Amino acid sequence: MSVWTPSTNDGTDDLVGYVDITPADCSTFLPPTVPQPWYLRVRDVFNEDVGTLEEFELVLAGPQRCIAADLPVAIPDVGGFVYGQVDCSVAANATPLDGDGDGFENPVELYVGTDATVPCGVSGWPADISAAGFSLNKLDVLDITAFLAPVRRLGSSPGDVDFSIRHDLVPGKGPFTDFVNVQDITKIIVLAPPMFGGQRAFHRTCPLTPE
Ligand SMILES: [Ca+2]
Ligand SMILES: [Ca+2]
Ligand SMILES: [Ca+2]
Ligand SMILES: [Ca+2]
Repeated sequence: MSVWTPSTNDGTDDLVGYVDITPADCSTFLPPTVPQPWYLRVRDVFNEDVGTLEEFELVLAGPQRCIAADLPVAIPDVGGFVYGQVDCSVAANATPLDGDGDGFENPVELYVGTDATVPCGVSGWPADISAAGFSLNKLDVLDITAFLAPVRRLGSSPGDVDFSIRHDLVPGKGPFTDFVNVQDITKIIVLAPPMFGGQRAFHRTCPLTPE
């Protein structure tokens, strides 16, 4: 299920999303503070399944993150609103953890849909987009061309039929027009993750064999 096009017919479990508020008027209210916190408001309006609000964070300039401290909270079935609150009193200036050392912070892995505890393979390593041929569990030119063919993901944004959140490795559009842009491709080329001791990952094979 996508936060951009939520559907009650969609059977997947997690709703993960990212909203760029930079161009919005509300950006003048950043950063959130204790007297003026920001809230994420969530409500379950469909009489089937229940869930929890797991995470809410605001990404500020540079490595700054403010993380909701009052989560997780259960979302009542067909009930009232529940809230996640961020006031930047918790984890301000914190760099989110890259728990598995693959060069992608946990919130980014949550966003693109990879496993934040597994550093290798297409489902564990965000950069490893292609598992075709010699690109299996390795970063090479096929992981780059996966942005162009068989479907051109480059130059797409949420709502476009060709948009794929899996290709949005640097979440959002940054200084560019579209969410999937040259930043996301560059990320693969310059990636130097902890699991390679800070060496470039391009042309290297991941140290673990994916299941
Ligand atoms: Ca990671
Ligand atoms: Ca991972
Ligand atoms: Ca690959
Ligand atoms: Ca991007």
